[in-house]
Amino acid sequence: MRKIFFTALLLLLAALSGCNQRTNSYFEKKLTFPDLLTSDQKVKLSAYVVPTQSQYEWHQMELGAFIHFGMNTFTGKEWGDGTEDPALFNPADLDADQWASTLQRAGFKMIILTAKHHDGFCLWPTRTTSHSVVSSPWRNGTGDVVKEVKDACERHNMKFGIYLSPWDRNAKSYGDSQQYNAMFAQQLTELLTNYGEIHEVWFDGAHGDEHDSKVQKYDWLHFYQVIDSLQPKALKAIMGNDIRWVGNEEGFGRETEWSITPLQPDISDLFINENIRLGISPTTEDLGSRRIIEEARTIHWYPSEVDVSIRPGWFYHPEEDQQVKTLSQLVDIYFQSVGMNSVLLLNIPPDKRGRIYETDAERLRQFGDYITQTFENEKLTNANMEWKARTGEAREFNVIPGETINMVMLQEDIRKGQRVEEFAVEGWLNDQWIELAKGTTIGYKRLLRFDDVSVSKLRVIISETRDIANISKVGAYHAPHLDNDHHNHSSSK
Ligand code: FUL
Repeated sequence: MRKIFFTALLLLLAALSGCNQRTNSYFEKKLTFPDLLTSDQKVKLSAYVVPTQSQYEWHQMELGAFIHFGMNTFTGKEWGDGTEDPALFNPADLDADQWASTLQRAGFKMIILTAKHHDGFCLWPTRTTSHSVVSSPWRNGTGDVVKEVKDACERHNMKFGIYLSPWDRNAKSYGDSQQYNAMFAQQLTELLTNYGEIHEVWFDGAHGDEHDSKVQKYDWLHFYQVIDSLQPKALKAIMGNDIRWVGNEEGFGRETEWSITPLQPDISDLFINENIRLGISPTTEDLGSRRIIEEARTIHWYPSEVDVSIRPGWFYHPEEDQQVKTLSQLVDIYFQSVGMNSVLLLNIPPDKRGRIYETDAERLRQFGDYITQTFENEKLTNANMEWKARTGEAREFNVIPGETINMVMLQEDIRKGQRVEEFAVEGWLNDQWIELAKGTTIGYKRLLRFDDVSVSKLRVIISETRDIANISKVGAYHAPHLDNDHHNHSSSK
């Protein structure tokens, strides 16, 4: 009886939600609950919220690269103040193909370039300001970094995104809200019109109210409209409503990471007030538990992206050449991001020449080799399958005889929602089951490391799920040990 009621409710809601509806029973990206629902019904319905096609493709990408390059590369700063002389921008040997080939070989599927950082210097020949490459000596003022990087991405079969800082410390109109919003929309229009397909638009939330007296009220809805009309498949990140900031810049994912959450970016009074009512922000640990869903009015597919730099700063500084993250650190970051239901956006800042510095390039090569080597040898004999798991259900998998494992991979088919709330992985050793790992959420991908063990079988138990879980992958691997290897089995937060 309860089941019949639930199905009827699903169908009714699907019909009511109109454009959010993908099939008869899923809600694409957004679901607004009607008032009459019980807490349990809300939690169960949340299991039917699914990503858009673009969001789904973004999850599958797993690895994206951030490129911070611009005026700061030449002044040695992290935040320029906008008074920098364009004459300073003059990379002697800018080679976007070196960026793209280095990253592509290391497994990265996208590059997001800082087309404009907070100092306002534009890396493309914009018509909105003279504070751009046009006024620089680089390529005699005829250069266009955005175009060179986009073209290199095309040649290396990579996606391309732009970072466009809303905070602009050079623009005279900044603080005159209407005028600056028009300029910003124009900059967006240029970037989204002249360079072919743009896959992600990254709106930084940073603004230096404490440094600058100017107060600018951004017209986010208009910026969204510009993107939606010019590049409907482009994902809006951070201050955008397709991809969420994980909440730190150190490379830590959440132990419990729900892609379904009531959180929305603080772009309107409505969203700001709702976030306050629920007590949530991008840095909140719990963004999707039952308690949060029960209190929510609307929920969204709003997955997390982990942005972190390979160096201490976001921009290249020669004095940090000895502080490029070690392979072991990068691998930990990988397991804490990709392994925790997030996409990793690793920042690689090119140097003053306009090239990825040798140490960073070498580290990327090692990282790519490590990931390939780790995952090329599947240790289960029956790893690829479809498993519709109910709460409490378990399944066994055979390990190739004689193999040692120290990591498992679990995936849910998120096109049917994110559902698992608790699971455990056990190994058959000396005639008994021993626990190897356990966790809460799975989502698009969950990777769990543990000490080397030679078990003949694995058992995965789905201890709690919001509805029948669609497990699309259970895999086991051996991740090579690294010097100063410190296995971080749980979140380092
Ligand atoms: C922050 C900025 O202030 C940093 O400079 C950097 O761009 C980082 C990715 O976002 O908010």
